[in-house]
Amino acid sequence: MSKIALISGVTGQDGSYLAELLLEKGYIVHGILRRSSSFNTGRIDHIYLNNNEYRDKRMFLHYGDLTDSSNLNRLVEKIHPDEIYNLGAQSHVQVSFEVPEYTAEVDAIGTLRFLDAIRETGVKTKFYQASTSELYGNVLTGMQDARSKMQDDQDPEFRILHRRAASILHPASLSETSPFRPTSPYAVAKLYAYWITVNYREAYNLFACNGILFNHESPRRGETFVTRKITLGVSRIMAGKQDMLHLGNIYAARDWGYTPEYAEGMWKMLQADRPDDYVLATGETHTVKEFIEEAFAYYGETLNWEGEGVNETATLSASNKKVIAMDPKYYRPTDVEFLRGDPSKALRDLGWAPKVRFKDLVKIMMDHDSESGIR
Ligand code: NAP
Ligand code: F7E
Repeated sequence: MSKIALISGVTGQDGSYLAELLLEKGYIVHGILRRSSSFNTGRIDHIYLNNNEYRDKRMFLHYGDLTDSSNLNRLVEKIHPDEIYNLGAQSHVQVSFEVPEYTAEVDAIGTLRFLDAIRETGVKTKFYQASTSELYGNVLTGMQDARSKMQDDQDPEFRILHRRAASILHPASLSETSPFRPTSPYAVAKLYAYWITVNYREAYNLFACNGILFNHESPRRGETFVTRKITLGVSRIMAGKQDMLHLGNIYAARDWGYTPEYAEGMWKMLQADRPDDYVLATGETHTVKEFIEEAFAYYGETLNWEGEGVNETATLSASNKKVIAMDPKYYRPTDVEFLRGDPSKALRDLGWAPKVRFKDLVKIMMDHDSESGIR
């Protein structure tokens, strides 16, 4: 008998890779599809719309929404999944400052709705919650008041803090036992989701796991997240289709991994003997600025950086063409400055270890965007 999985967020970056992985493993996959006035299945068309082997035989889509409890109850009862992956979310950190209440509805209460649907229906199923490194905020650098320094480049105190955070070379890594200190409406909503998942595991003996995933990227990453914005922007600039790329806090540093490997990690969590929470990360950290440099290096280009704060720019060394400038609209009211994860527990308990490193990741994304990303 094939196992049955239900995925919220199946049309997103992670959901599309996870659906692919589970189908390859012989699962029957059900996905929740949000009603939209335009097509939103672009990332899964190759395994759903254009695939006769899967479509309506092993892969099924159902309209639904994490804001609709009765819908979630109905789906859990009807589908009787063996495994539920709750990946659906308003996942953009900066946008969460504009729509904090909606973000909480979907990311926090949406998780509760799903867990309660399991409890109400009594369906025996495992539950994966898409938790995030954003939960930690700035605990590593100690910058608790994380107001984006770059929004006021006249503020010397913040500029000093900013440099200090960016220049810390070997800070500790964040693990399952590190404290949480969220710094955005998105992260605060995800904190509720994290703890309600733990609580339902303890209170109702559910097999429920939190995957605390550090940033993971791919050619399917949404185009407004910084890595994809850079790989697409650099590709277009080099093809003569775009003049410049405008960015925000380029000194923010992230532990960036490759999404298909993280989808495998999600699945492994639900195959473990007992439910637990796991960090998935590479343990390697780079700044946004380094990502930009690596993307231009794909074309053999180097950059000359000039100016500071909002006035910082970069030109191509060879031609002196200005290609990077700052735009304060991309600064966040508060930002996470530095993240590095310690995936030792996932390695020890799940045998999970990422292979794709920073330079490989940039190359994978540039290979894709320099070809098909140019529009
Ligand atoms: P994504 O590309 O933004 O995908 C989000 C998915 O959620 C999409 O399928 C979206 O549907 C769906 N969704 C949004 N609002 C919904 C609602 N009200 N009801 C049901 N579905 C809804 O995000 P991702 O990068 O794949 O991330 C997957 C999950 O992991 C998210 O929960 C995210 O917060 C979390 N996470 C991501 C990372 C990362 O680095 N990628 C790291 C840690 C945690 P549409 O396609 O219709 O918009
Ligand atoms: O920003 C800085 C920005 O939007 C990364 C989500 O998947 O990962 C993601 O959240 C950094 C930030 O990702 C621009 O200020 C500079 O410091 O790509 P991002 P994120 O905020 O880290 C976590 C783990 C999640 O859970 C989330 O769901 O880059 N940055 N300039 C910029 N960011 C954006 N988006 N655009 C810029 O122009």
